[in-house]
Formats: sequence, structure tokens, C-alpha cells
Amino acid sequence: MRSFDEVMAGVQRAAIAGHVRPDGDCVGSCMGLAAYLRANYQVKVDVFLDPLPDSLEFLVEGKEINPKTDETVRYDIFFAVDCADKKRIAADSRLIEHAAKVINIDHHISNPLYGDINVVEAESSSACEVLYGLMDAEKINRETAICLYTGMAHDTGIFQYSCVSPLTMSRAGHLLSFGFDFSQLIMSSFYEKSLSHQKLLGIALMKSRILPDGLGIWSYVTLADMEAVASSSMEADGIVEELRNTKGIDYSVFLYELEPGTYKVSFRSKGKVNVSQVAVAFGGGGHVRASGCTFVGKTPDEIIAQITEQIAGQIHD
Ligand SMILES: [Mn+2]
Repeated sequence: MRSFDEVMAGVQRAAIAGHVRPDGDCVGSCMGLAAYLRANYQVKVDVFLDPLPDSLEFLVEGKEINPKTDETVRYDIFFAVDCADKKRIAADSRLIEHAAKVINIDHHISNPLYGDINVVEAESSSACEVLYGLMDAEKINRETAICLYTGMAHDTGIFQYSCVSPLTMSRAGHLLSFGFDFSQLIMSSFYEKSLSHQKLLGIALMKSRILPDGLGIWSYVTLADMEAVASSSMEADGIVEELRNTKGIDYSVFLYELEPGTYKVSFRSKGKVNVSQVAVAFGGGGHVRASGCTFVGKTPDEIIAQITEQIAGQIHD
């Protein structure tokens, strides 16, 4: 598939869904694609998204999302965007099973190509950038541009990570030409944090430890930690990057308790350790420098012991 024209002929009803625990790229790609399809095709578009962090609400303001649908609805086309794992698509799985065609648009190297059509570009910075490549640049409107720019900026750490290419910048440059307040957009959606998040970050930094290999740093927060500062797991994003910023280390591991005894684990690497492989070994996925997985029924110490062993195997390979 090279363009949306190829798949949209005759389509009357389309659905779009992102992944659970949506981030900027997920929301930007869902809302950007919806705006593009509505503007350029005669199609009814339903968007399914999990609850968003407040900082991304501006992308859905005034838009209808999560329409009440009968689970027997048969969509002509179902777009799963930014979803490396079919089980993590934030929509009723029956809607996906009943859809005439599933289009999987993503940039995660671990994506198993579960769609009828798969556009998975692991070298792309973001799902938003993959979408841009499938769109006719002349038919992009301001609303789409704001959504795609937000997603590209978020998944690249504001155009800083190694996934940024000259093409990423020229595409982002075109999106900027729509004249929105990109400084304010990045400040409010990326940098500004609630006081409770800042306090949770403080706890995580205070508890951080260097791993025995001297390359890694890790930390964790429990439900009790979150409760103590009136925070929640919704505010755990960004902490693993702060850990990675520690001078002299190569990778960071951050655990946060999602529900009693269940820990979500995030990895970031500066390059020596392939954290995609580590996450995949524990049933997760992601990218070479950013990945994640989930552990059930283990303590933070047990989890980090298993992870350390897995990483040691990789370093010595
Ligand atoms: Mn993404």
C-alpha cells in the first residue's frame, strides 16, 4: 500500500484505533488520520481511544471519539495505528474481527504484521510519519498537520532521537507551514507536568540504583508511592527518560505498579543494549532504544534480577 486512495475506494465506514495507554504519537496518528479521511473521502469515521492524559486532550477537543457501537458492526476498513501488538489495540476485539479489512500502520520493529495490509516502517520516527508518507501532501489540512506534528515531536523526544531522518525534518517542516503555535503546543503537551508527576519523579530518582554491570540504572514506584503524592500510573510517563539522562550510564529500567502485583516495565537505551530484544524476551515489544513489557506476580527485586540476567546474556553474546 502506497497511498490511502488505494484502499479507500468504495469505503463507507471506517474505524481507527490506537494502543492502550495512548501517547502523543498514538493520539496524533488516530486524530490526524481521522481528519484526513473526513476531509478527503465520503466516509464515516469512528475513532477509538483509551482515556488520554490531560496534556493531549487538545487533540480530541470538540471531536466525537469512542462512539457507542454495536459490536456486530462491520467496518469496511479498520485502521490500527501505532499498535505493535494486536492485543493492545484499544477497541473491542470483535470490531476488528468483523472488519472487512484490517490495515496495520506502525513503526515498531516487533510488529508481527497482523493486518490484511501492513505498512510497518521500523525506520520511521513515528506512526505519524508513516501516515504522512501515505497521505497526499497537498490534501493535508491544518487540523491533520497539528495532529501529525504533535505525534512526530513526541515520539522523537522533540526531534532528538536517532530515529529522526532528514525526511522526518522535511515532513515536519511542511507541517509547520500551516502556522500553528508549535512552541506552546510542545510546552503544554510535552514539557509541562503536574506537581504530582514531579513529586513521583522525585521519588523515582531518590530510589534509583546503578545496576551491577555499571551500565544500567533502575528504579520503581509502587501504588503506595503514587498514593502518597496523589499521583497515578497515568503520570509515570517520562520518568524512564529522566533516569536514562544520568551521566555515565547506557540504559535505564523503570518499573511502576499498575495494579497490586502487576508492574509495567519501561526500558530506554543510549545504544549499547538492544532493549527491544530484552522486552520481547518477557513478552513485550518496542524499539532498539525504547521498549516495554509487563510482569505479573513478582516483586521489583525479582523483576530486576530477571532483567539483569537477560541483559547480561545480550552484552556477552
Ligand atoms: Mn509511536
